[in-house]
Amino acid sequence: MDILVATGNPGKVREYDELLAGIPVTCISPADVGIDLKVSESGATYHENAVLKAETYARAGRSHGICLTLADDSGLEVDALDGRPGVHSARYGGPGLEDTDRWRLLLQELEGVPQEQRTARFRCVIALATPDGRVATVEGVCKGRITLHAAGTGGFGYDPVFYLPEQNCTMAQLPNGVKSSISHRAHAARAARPKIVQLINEMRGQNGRP
Ligand code: ITT
Repeated sequence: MDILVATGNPGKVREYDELLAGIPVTCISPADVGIDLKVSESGATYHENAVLKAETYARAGRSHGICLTLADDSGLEVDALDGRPGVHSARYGGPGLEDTDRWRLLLQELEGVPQEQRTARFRCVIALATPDGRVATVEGVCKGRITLHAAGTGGFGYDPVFYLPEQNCTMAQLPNGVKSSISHRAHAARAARPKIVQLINEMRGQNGRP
């Protein structure tokens, strides 16, 4: 069964391809089926925004035969900034910025903050939605620290400035395949897997298939 990964971020689509391996779904992106949507993230929480994205794309996917849609809303919470940029991570610094501009701005804002006070976490909420209105959500967190300088070229977003003490490198320096076992999205996807299987089974049951 196809699962629509409802995002405009190609980095997320790549990650879900790996994260959902082994369950009977094929990840497709909105572009793969010709859906071109921009969902305004008007919610106050990751949960609200993830559900908003999943439900909007699930409705749009109905005419394309999509039975299951997954969206995530994620962000970076920096303790020295009282949890900012948090749910506003994608819009940190204002419109028109690239990922690089955003993490540069973050390093600037944290100038003078000593290492032990640069603790942070990535948080990811996944929402699953079906065209008939069923919704399920799960959450994952990954703890780390904001570096003094960027390092690494893997991943996307704030990965080059997110240091993982247990790995002794940034998220962008992890060897291939490691991010998909330890990241906030990996933890959320692990919790989402049984729910995806359950939704598939329910839909098969409704269609009279074993
Ligand atoms: P969609 O809403 O279309 O899915 P987006 O990139 O705008 O794409 P979010 O609204 O969830 O996604 O915003 C997440 C922000 O947090 C965005 O700036 C990302 O770069 C950053 N972020 C999320 N997950 C990340 C990860 O695994 N590594 C680095 N940065 C991440």
